[in-house]
Amino acid sequence: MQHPVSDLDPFSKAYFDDPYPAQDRLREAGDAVWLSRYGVWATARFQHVRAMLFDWKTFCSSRGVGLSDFAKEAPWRPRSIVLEVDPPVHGRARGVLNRVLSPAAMKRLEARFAAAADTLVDELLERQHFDAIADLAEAYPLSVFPDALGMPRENRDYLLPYGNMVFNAFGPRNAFFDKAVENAAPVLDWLGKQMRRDALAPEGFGAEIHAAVDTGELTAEEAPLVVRSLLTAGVDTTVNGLGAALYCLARYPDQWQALRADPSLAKAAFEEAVRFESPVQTFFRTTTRDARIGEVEIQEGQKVLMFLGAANRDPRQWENPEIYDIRRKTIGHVGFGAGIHMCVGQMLARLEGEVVLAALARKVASIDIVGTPQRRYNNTLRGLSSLPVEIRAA
Ligand code: OVV
Repeated sequence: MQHPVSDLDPFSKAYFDDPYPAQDRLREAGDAVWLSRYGVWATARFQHVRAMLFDWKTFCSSRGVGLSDFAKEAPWRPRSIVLEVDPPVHGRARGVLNRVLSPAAMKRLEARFAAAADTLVDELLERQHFDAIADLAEAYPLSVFPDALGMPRENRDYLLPYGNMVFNAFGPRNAFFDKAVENAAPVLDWLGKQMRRDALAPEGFGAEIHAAVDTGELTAEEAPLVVRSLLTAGVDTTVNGLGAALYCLARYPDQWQALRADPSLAKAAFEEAVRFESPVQTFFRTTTRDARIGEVEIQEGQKVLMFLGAANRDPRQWENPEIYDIRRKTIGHVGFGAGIHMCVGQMLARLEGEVVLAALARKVASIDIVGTPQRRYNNTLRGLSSLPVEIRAA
């Protein structure tokens, strides 16, 4: 059987610096493409990425959602009992997280999260010049998420390095991974302690997860791992989502003006940034049986890379996908995944995004980029490490 082959390295600096031409080539090469460097399949088309996300029986998560196949290699850390499992195991931890992060739970956080966004934007207006990544995209989630979780004050600085490690580890053992795990020992030691019931405040997501032990939903061994999932997936993702939105609004002044004119578009502006930049760029699945992606036949036991970011810019699905348009209908984008593993924290991410963008829309007249944006290189996450800006009060 003939099938498309590519020697693209989608985990390289050159690719991260400008992924779009390569994504276009992959999409046009065929339904699925063999990535010869890694010996894996990949698809960059929306239709196929979406179908894979829904077909967990054929494209499983229990062999890992990174390059490493857990059937052949031991996971580098104890596996996540929500991300790296299939039904029926998946449903237990997922059910608990669904409740902890439910719309009702988000409603209870809303006023506090909005007030924190207002305060931070007021402080930044005093400064005028600041780094939109460190001082806003990172500072905001770090000011609200650990409190909502019930984490103690000390060592919150390890949250970002730990996330950076895990998201790099879904890719190959390249220089980005090596750098991220260089100083892993103290971070992993800290992590082990943060997951425990006695380390967490009596109220918050952490305590609510541990309370699921009392109801018999989770075992005492499982609860800390579910807390670990929030510690891992709850910060870097929202940081890069917020960073994406700020970078878009700073680059596209017409969209910024549209948001200012109608701050109720804040939620849509955030969502469109998630589609446009796709902070989580890729995840793998592994075939449990012989499968097809469009015309391409794939054997059992193969890794398949889903290009979520490329799917979110597939011209078969999106009109002018390369345009950031806050009035676009973004419904159906796969920036939060889809199907049974679809981001369980998506409503928390949206809440954070919405309140920050709404505060900016109400208080700020202009956002100007005043220095060279710096990219942060990560095998899974797309975003910047620095975005120097100047803002003026409305
Ligand atoms: C979605 C996601 C990313 C990274 C880690 C996890 C989940 C986890 O469950 O540990």
